[in-house]
Amino acid sequence: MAAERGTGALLTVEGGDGAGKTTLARSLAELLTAAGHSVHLTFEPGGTLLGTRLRSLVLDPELEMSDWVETWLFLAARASHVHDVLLPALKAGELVLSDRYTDSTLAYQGYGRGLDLGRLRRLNLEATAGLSPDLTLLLDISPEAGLARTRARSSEGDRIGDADLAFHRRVNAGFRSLASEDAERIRTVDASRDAADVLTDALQIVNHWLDGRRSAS
Ligand code: T5A
Repeated sequence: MAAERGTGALLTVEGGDGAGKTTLARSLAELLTAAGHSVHLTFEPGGTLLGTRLRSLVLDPELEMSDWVETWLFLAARASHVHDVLLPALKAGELVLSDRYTDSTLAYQGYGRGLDLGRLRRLNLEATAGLSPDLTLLLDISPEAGLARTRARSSEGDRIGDADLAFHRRVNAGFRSLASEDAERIRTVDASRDAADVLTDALQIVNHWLDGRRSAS
């Protein structure tokens, strides 16, 4: 069921709440663009009008929903993102940088909520038409430090960020477990450091990966 992905590449940035994904993805996109790459920066849940609407529903602290309904909302946003944004950009040969993607569902809904990982993997495959990331940067930070950053930025909560610390610890352990299972694709970066140091490491990983891709083609 592999999607027709064209000549582009899909890079994803993952990690717990407040790990610094958005900060890193923006800086990386700027530097890679300056280096001559055609970069498409996007995010989940969101990236399309439908995705943005679904995002506000799934994160709304006033709404109650089951863990599977939460999952279906993330998957619906992903399916729209893949079809309307990721595949067209990849077919156009762009370097697509997505702030969150399939690993977030495994970490949050699988490890965090306790839903069946096998089923989540199958649903991810369906929602993405088999489009998997070429490279993933996992920003690793303790949940306490990540949540302190998001709470310092804003007192407004959301359904998932407001979950208890035990949930965020399971998510963090889940991301680490995914990285150890797929060390070739998922590269871990210590995100507890200054944003500049995180960027330096991430850029080195991406450049090394791009060099390998060029020499293989
Ligand atoms: N979710 C998502 C699921 O449960 N399942 C899914 O399938 C998907 C796709 C998304 C929520 O949905 C969940 C995960 C999330 O809980 P969101 O608003 O996108 O909601 O949440 P986050 O992705 O966690 O976004 P945040 O903005 O909260 O965190 P980021 O992007 O990791 O962090 P960032 O860059 O915005 O930085 C946060 C703060 O820290 C500072 C920044 O300036 C900012 O103030 N900062 C640093 N400070 C010190 N040192 C650094 N290195 C720093 N980097 C950033």
